[in-house]
Amino acid sequence: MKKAIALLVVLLMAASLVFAGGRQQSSEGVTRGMGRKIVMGYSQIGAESEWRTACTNSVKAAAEDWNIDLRFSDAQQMQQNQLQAIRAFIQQKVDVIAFTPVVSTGWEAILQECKDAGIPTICVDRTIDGPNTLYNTYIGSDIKEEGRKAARWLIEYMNKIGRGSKNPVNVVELQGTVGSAAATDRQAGIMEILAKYPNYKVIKTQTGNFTRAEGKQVMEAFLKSDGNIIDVLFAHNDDMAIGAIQAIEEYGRKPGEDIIIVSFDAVKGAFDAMIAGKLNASIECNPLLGPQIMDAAVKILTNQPVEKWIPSEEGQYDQSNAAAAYPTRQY
Ligand code: GYE
Repeated sequence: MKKAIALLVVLLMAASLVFAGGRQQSSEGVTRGMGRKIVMGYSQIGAESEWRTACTNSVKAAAEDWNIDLRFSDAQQMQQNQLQAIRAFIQQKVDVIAFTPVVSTGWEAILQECKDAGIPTICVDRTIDGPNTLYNTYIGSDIKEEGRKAARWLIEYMNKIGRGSKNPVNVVELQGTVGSAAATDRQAGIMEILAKYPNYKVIKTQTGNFTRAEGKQVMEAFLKSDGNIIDVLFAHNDDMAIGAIQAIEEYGRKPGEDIIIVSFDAVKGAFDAMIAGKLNASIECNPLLGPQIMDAAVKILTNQPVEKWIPSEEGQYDQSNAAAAYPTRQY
Protein backbone atom coordinates (compact mmCIF):
# COMPACT_ATOMS: atom_id res chain seq x y z
CA MET A 1 0.00 0.00 0.00
CA LYS A 2 2.78 2.41 1.00
CA LYS A 3 4.58 1.53 -2.18
CA ALA A 4 1.46 2.19 -4.22
CA ILE A 5 0.96 5.60 -2.57
CA ALA A 6 4.62 6.47 -3.14
CA LEU A 7 4.28 5.50 -6.77
CA LEU A 8 1.13 7.60 -7.10
CA VAL A 9 2.88 10.62 -5.56
CA VAL A 10 5.81 10.21 -7.93
CA LEU A 11 3.45 9.91 -10.87
CA LEU A 12 1.49 13.00 -9.81
CA MET A 13 4.71 14.98 -9.40
CA ALA A 14 5.91 13.89 -12.81
CA ALA A 15 2.54 14.80 -14.32
CA SER A 16 2.58 18.24 -12.71
CA LEU A 17 6.10 18.82 -14.05
CA VAL A 18 4.93 17.90 -17.52
CA PHE A 19 1.96 20.26 -17.17
CA ALA A 20 4.17 23.06 -15.86
CA GLY A 21 6.50 22.46 -18.76
CA GLY A 22 3.55 22.52 -21.12
CA ARG A 23 2.28 25.78 -19.68
CA GLN A 24 5.68 27.35 -19.88
CA GLN A 25 5.95 26.19 -23.43
CA SER A 26 2.74 27.99 -24.45
CA SER A 27 3.34 31.27 -22.60
CA GLU A 28 6.98 31.58 -23.70
CA GLY A 29 7.54 28.97 -26.34
CA VAL A 30 8.18 29.51 -29.98
CA THR A 31 6.21 31.10 -32.76
CA ARG A 32 4.29 28.66 -34.92
CA GLY A 33 6.55 27.68 -37.83
CA MET A 34 9.67 29.18 -36.22
CA GLY A 35 12.47 27.98 -33.96
CA ARG A 36 11.99 30.95 -31.60
CA LYS A 37 9.40 33.47 -30.50
CA ILE A 38 9.33 36.49 -32.81
CA VAL A 39 8.39 40.12 -32.14
CA MET A 40 6.13 42.03 -34.52
CA GLY A 41 5.60 45.78 -34.42
CA TYR A 42 2.20 46.78 -35.84
CA SER A 43 1.26 50.35 -36.66
CA GLN A 44 -2.53 50.57 -36.94
CA ILE A 45 -4.18 53.83 -38.03
CA GLY A 46 -6.85 54.09 -35.36
CA ALA A 47 -10.40 52.96 -34.66
CA GLU A 48 -12.48 55.00 -37.11
CA SER A 49 -14.92 52.30 -38.18
CA GLU A 50 -16.50 48.93 -37.41
CA TRP A 51 -14.22 47.53 -40.10
CA ARG A 52 -11.10 48.84 -38.40
CA THR A 53 -12.12 47.35 -35.05
CA ALA A 54 -12.66 43.97 -36.70
CA CYS A 55 -9.24 44.25 -38.37
CA THR A 56 -7.48 45.12 -35.10
CA ASN A 57 -9.19 42.26 -33.27
CA SER A 58 -8.16 39.86 -36.02
CA VAL A 59 -4.51 40.98 -35.83
CA LYS A 60 -4.41 40.60 -32.04
CA ALA A 61 -6.10 37.20 -32.05
CA ALA A 62 -3.85 35.85 -34.80
CA ALA A 63 -0.70 37.07 -33.01
CA GLU A 64 -1.80 35.09 -29.96
CA ASP A 65 -2.60 32.11 -32.09
CA TRP A 66 0.84 32.11 -33.70
CA ASN A 67 2.51 32.91 -30.36
CA ILE A 68 3.98 36.14 -31.70
CA ASP A 69 4.94 38.94 -29.32
CA LEU A 70 2.85 41.80 -30.78
CA ARG A 71 3.73 45.45 -30.10
CA PHE A 72 0.61 47.29 -31.21
CA SER A 73 0.47 51.03 -31.79
CA ASP A 74 -2.64 53.12 -32.56
CA ALA A 75 -1.83 56.23 -34.63
CA GLN A 76 -5.14 58.06 -34.13
CA GLN A 77 -5.31 58.76 -37.90
CA MET A 78 -1.98 60.62 -37.98
CA GLN A 79 0.84 59.55 -40.27
CA GLN A 80 3.28 61.37 -38.00
CA ASN A 81 2.37 58.97 -35.19
CA GLN A 82 2.87 56.02 -37.52
CA LEU A 83 6.37 57.19 -38.47
CA GLN A 84 7.23 57.60 -34.80
CA ALA A 85 5.91 54.15 -33.93
CA ILE A 86 7.83 52.50 -36.75
CA ARG A 87 11.03 54.30 -35.72
CA ALA A 88 10.53 53.01 -32.19
CA PHE A 89 10.06 49.46 -33.55
CA ILE A 90 13.35 49.78 -35.42
CA GLN A 91 15.11 50.88 -32.23
CA GLN A 92 13.59 47.95 -30.37
CA LYS A 93 14.99 45.67 -33.09
CA VAL A 94 11.68 43.88 -33.66
CA ASP A 95 11.78 40.98 -36.10
CA VAL A 96 9.14 42.28 -38.50
CA ILE A 97 7.03 45.42 -38.94
CA ALA A 98 3.48 45.48 -40.26
CA PHE A 99 1.63 48.73 -40.90
CA THR A 100 -1.58 50.08 -42.39
CA PRO A 101 -0.72 53.34 -44.13
CA VAL A 102 -3.32 56.02 -43.30
CA VAL A 103 -2.40 57.89 -46.50
CA SER A 104 -0.55 56.54 -49.52
CA THR A 105 2.32 59.06 -49.80
CA GLY A 106 5.38 59.74 -47.63
CA TRP A 107 6.62 56.21 -46.85
CA GLU A 108 9.87 55.93 -48.84
CA ALA A 109 12.25 57.24 -46.15
CA ILE A 110 10.90 55.20 -43.24
CA LEU A 111 10.70 52.00 -45.28
CA GLN A 112 14.30 52.54 -46.36
CA GLU A 113 15.20 52.86 -42.66
CA CYS A 114 13.53 49.51 -42.02
CA LYS A 115 15.43 47.97 -44.91
CA ASP A 116 18.75 49.39 -43.69
CA ALA A 117 18.03 47.85 -40.29
CA GLY A 118 17.32 44.51 -41.97
CA ILE A 119 13.70 44.46 -40.76
CA PRO A 120 11.12 43.16 -43.27
CA THR A 121 7.87 45.10 -43.71
CA ILE A 122 4.31 44.05 -44.43
CA CYS A 123 1.91 46.67 -45.79
CA VAL A 124 -1.65 45.90 -44.72
CA ASP A 125 -5.06 46.81 -46.22
CA ARG A 126 -4.14 50.14 -47.88
CA THR A 127 -1.50 50.45 -50.58
CA ILE A 128 1.25 53.05 -50.78
CA ASP A 129 2.59 55.02 -53.72
CA GLY A 130 5.98 54.09 -55.10
CA PRO A 131 7.70 50.87 -56.16
CA ASN A 132 6.67 47.61 -54.51
CA THR A 133 10.32 46.98 -53.63
CA LEU A 134 9.80 49.35 -50.68
CA TYR A 135 8.12 46.57 -48.70
CA ASN A 136 8.10 42.77 -48.66
CA THR A 137 4.41 42.22 -49.33
CA TYR A 138 1.02 43.93 -49.43
CA ILE A 139 -1.90 42.06 -47.86
CA GLY A 140 -5.35 43.37 -48.64
CA SER A 141 -8.13 43.89 -51.13
CA ASP A 142 -8.27 45.04 -54.71
CA ILE A 143 -9.84 48.32 -53.62
CA LYS A 144 -10.28 49.75 -57.11
CA GLU A 145 -12.14 46.63 -58.15
CA GLU A 146 -14.45 47.15 -55.17
CA GLY A 147 -15.27 50.58 -56.61
CA ARG A 148 -16.06 49.04 -59.99
CA LYS A 149 -18.23 46.38 -58.36
CA ALA A 150 -20.21 49.06 -56.51
CA ALA A 151 -20.88 51.06 -59.67
CA ARG A 152 -21.74 47.96 -61.72
CA TRP A 153 -24.15 46.86 -59.01
CA LEU A 154 -25.79 50.29 -59.06
CA ILE A 155 -26.20 50.46 -62.84
CA GLU A 156 -27.80 47.03 -62.90
CA TYR A 157 -30.13 47.84 -60.01
CA MET A 158 -31.19 51.21 -61.43
CA ASN A 159 -32.07 49.50 -64.71
CA LYS A 160 -33.97 46.81 -62.83
CA ILE A 161 -36.14 49.33 -60.98
CA GLY A 162 -36.67 51.38 -64.15
CA ARG A 163 -34.69 54.43 -63.07
CA GLY A 164 -31.53 53.79 -65.08
CA SER A 165 -32.39 56.03 -68.01
CA LYS A 166 -33.48 59.02 -65.93
CA ASN A 167 -31.52 62.03 -67.07
CA PRO A 168 -29.74 63.10 -65.02
CA VAL A 169 -29.28 60.50 -62.30
CA ASN A 170 -27.88 62.71 -59.53
CA VAL A 171 -25.14 61.00 -57.55
CA VAL A 172 -23.45 62.15 -54.35
CA GLU A 173 -20.35 60.58 -52.86
CA LEU A 174 -19.03 60.38 -49.30
CA GLN A 175 -15.31 59.80 -49.58
CA GLY A 176 -13.03 58.14 -47.06
CA THR A 177 -9.93 59.75 -45.57
CA VAL A 178 -8.36 62.16 -48.08
CA GLY A 179 -5.17 60.72 -49.55
CA SER A 180 -5.87 57.15 -48.38
CA ALA A 181 -5.68 54.41 -50.98
CA ALA A 182 -9.04 53.14 -49.69
CA ALA A 183 -10.67 56.41 -50.79
CA THR A 184 -8.76 57.22 -53.97
CA ASP A 185 -9.03 53.70 -55.36
CA ARG A 186 -12.72 53.26 -54.54
CA GLN A 187 -13.45 56.58 -56.19
CA ALA A 188 -11.36 55.69 -59.24
CA GLY A 189 -13.18 52.37 -59.62
CA ILE A 190 -16.62 53.98 -59.30
CA MET A 191 -15.76 56.71 -61.80
CA GLU A 192 -14.29 54.28 -64.31
CA ILE A 193 -17.68 52.56 -64.63
CA LEU A 194 -19.89 55.67 -64.30
CA ALA A 195 -17.93 57.32 -67.13
CA LYS A 196 -19.65 54.89 -69.48
CA TYR A 197 -23.08 56.19 -68.46
CA PRO A 198 -23.12 59.94 -69.17
CA ASN A 199 -26.57 60.45 -67.62
CA TYR A 200 -25.06 59.65 -64.20
CA LYS A 201 -23.79 62.95 -62.77
CA VAL A 202 -21.76 63.23 -59.58
CA ILE A 203 -23.12 66.49 -58.19
CA LYS A 204 -21.38 66.48 -54.80
CA THR A 205 -18.37 64.66 -53.40
CA GLN A 206 -16.71 65.25 -50.06
CA THR A 207 -14.84 63.36 -47.37
CA GLY A 208 -16.59 62.00 -44.30
CA ASN A 209 -13.33 60.49 -42.99
CA PHE A 210 -14.78 56.97 -42.78
CA THR A 211 -16.75 57.82 -39.60
CA ARG A 212 -20.48 57.72 -38.84
CA ALA A 213 -20.51 61.19 -37.31
CA GLU A 214 -18.88 62.86 -40.29
CA GLY A 215 -20.87 60.80 -42.77
CA LYS A 216 -24.02 62.19 -41.16
CA GLN A 217 -22.74 65.76 -41.05
CA VAL A 218 -21.64 65.84 -44.68
CA MET A 219 -24.85 64.17 -45.87
CA GLU A 220 -26.80 66.84 -44.00
CA ALA A 221 -24.90 69.48 -45.97
CA PHE A 222 -25.57 67.65 -49.26
CA LEU A 223 -29.27 67.45 -48.41
CA LYS A 224 -29.43 71.10 -47.47
CA SER A 225 -28.34 72.17 -50.94
CA ASP A 226 -29.70 69.33 -53.12
CA GLY A 227 -32.01 67.35 -50.88
CA ASN A 228 -34.84 66.77 -53.31
CA ILE A 229 -32.82 65.90 -56.39
CA ILE A 230 -30.34 63.34 -55.02
CA ASP A 231 -30.98 59.88 -56.53
CA VAL A 232 -27.91 57.92 -55.41
CA LEU A 233 -25.35 57.91 -52.61
CA PHE A 234 -22.02 56.13 -52.78
CA ALA A 235 -20.42 55.98 -49.32
CA HIS A 236 -16.84 54.73 -49.19
CA ASN A 237 -17.68 52.70 -46.10
CA ASP A 238 -20.69 51.36 -44.21
CA ASP A 239 -20.19 53.61 -41.20
CA MET A 240 -20.60 56.75 -43.30
CA ALA A 241 -23.60 55.20 -45.04
CA ILE A 242 -25.19 54.50 -41.66
CA GLY A 243 -24.58 58.10 -40.57
CA ALA A 244 -26.02 59.33 -43.89
CA ILE A 245 -29.12 57.13 -43.49
CA GLN A 246 -29.91 58.99 -40.26
CA ALA A 247 -29.46 62.33 -42.00
CA ILE A 248 -31.75 61.27 -44.87
CA GLU A 249 -34.46 60.10 -42.47
CA GLU A 250 -34.25 63.31 -40.49
CA TYR A 251 -34.54 65.26 -43.73
CA GLY A 252 -37.72 63.37 -44.54
CA ARG A 253 -36.74 61.16 -47.47
CA LYS A 254 -36.57 57.37 -47.54
CA PRO A 255 -33.05 55.88 -47.56
CA GLY A 256 -32.91 52.80 -49.81
CA GLU A 257 -35.95 53.95 -51.81
CA ASP A 258 -35.89 57.67 -52.58
CA ILE A 259 -32.12 57.62 -52.40
CA ILE A 260 -30.37 54.42 -53.48
CA ILE A 261 -27.34 53.77 -51.27
CA VAL A 262 -24.28 51.64 -52.02
CA SER A 263 -21.38 51.34 -49.59
CA PHE A 264 -18.34 49.20 -48.81
CA ASP A 265 -17.12 46.79 -46.09
CA ALA A 266 -20.18 44.59 -45.40
CA VAL A 267 -19.92 44.89 -41.61
CA LYS A 268 -22.79 43.78 -39.34
CA GLY A 269 -24.23 47.31 -39.18
CA ALA A 270 -24.62 47.26 -42.97
CA PHE A 271 -26.47 43.94 -42.81
CA ASP A 272 -28.88 45.40 -40.26
CA ALA A 273 -29.46 48.39 -42.55
CA MET A 274 -29.95 46.18 -45.63
CA ILE A 275 -32.37 43.90 -43.81
CA ALA A 276 -34.30 47.02 -42.69
CA GLY A 277 -34.42 48.11 -46.35
CA LYS A 278 -32.45 51.30 -45.76
CA LEU A 279 -29.18 50.37 -47.43
CA ASN A 280 -29.24 48.82 -50.89
CA ALA A 281 -25.88 47.10 -51.20
CA SER A 282 -22.49 46.75 -49.56
CA ILE A 283 -19.38 45.56 -51.36
CA GLU A 284 -17.39 43.34 -49.08
CA CYS A 285 -13.91 44.26 -47.91
CA ASN A 286 -12.51 41.58 -45.64
CA PRO A 287 -10.92 42.95 -42.43
CA LEU A 288 -9.96 39.53 -41.02
CA LEU A 289 -6.37 39.83 -42.21
CA GLY A 290 -4.61 38.71 -39.02
CA PRO A 291 -3.90 35.08 -40.03
CA GLN A 292 -2.56 36.09 -43.46
CA ILE A 293 -0.29 38.70 -41.82
CA MET A 294 1.21 36.24 -39.30
CA ASP A 295 1.60 33.58 -41.95
CA ALA A 296 3.44 36.00 -44.25
CA ALA A 297 5.68 37.17 -41.38
CA VAL A 298 6.80 33.62 -40.63
CA LYS A 299 7.37 32.87 -44.32
CA ILE A 300 9.48 36.00 -44.79
CA LEU A 301 11.54 35.30 -41.67
CA THR A 302 12.17 31.71 -42.73
CA ASN A 303 13.18 32.80 -46.23
CA GLN A 304 10.20 31.26 -47.98
CA PRO A 305 8.87 33.07 -51.03
CA VAL A 306 5.86 35.38 -50.59
CA GLU A 307 3.86 37.12 -53.28
CA LYS A 308 4.14 40.92 -53.56
CA TRP A 309 0.36 41.07 -53.20
CA ILE A 310 -1.60 38.62 -51.06
CA PRO A 311 -5.25 39.31 -51.93
CA SER A 312 -8.07 38.88 -49.46
CA GLU A 313 -11.26 37.16 -50.53
CA GLU A 314 -14.54 39.01 -50.75
CA GLY A 315 -18.06 39.07 -52.12
CA GLN A 316 -20.93 41.50 -52.35
CA TYR A 317 -24.26 41.69 -50.56
CA ASP A 318 -27.59 43.39 -51.17
CA GLN A 319 -31.14 43.17 -49.92
CA SER A 320 -31.69 39.94 -51.83
CA ASN A 321 -29.04 37.89 -50.00
CA ALA A 322 -28.31 39.88 -46.79
CA ALA A 323 -30.69 38.01 -44.48
CA ALA A 324 -29.43 34.59 -45.58
CA ALA A 325 -25.77 35.56 -45.09
CA TYR A 326 -26.28 37.38 -41.79
CA PRO A 327 -25.97 34.43 -39.36
CA THR A 328 -22.57 33.40 -40.70
CA ARG A 329 -20.99 36.88 -40.68
CA GLN A 330 -17.98 37.22 -38.42
CA TYR A 331 -17.76 41.03 -38.39
O1 GYE B 1 -13.22 50.35 -45.72
C1 GYE B 1 -13.00 51.62 -43.75
C2 GYE B 1 -11.83 51.79 -42.88
O2 GYE B 1 -8.79 50.81 -45.35
C3 GYE B 1 -10.22 49.34 -46.46
O3 GYE B 1 -10.73 51.82 -43.75
C4 GYE B 1 -9.99 50.13 -45.25
C5 GYE B 1 -11.08 51.12 -44.91
C6 GYE B 1 -12.44 50.55 -44.62
O4 GYE B 1 -11.94 52.68 -41.92
O5 GYE B 1 -14.16 51.28 -43.07
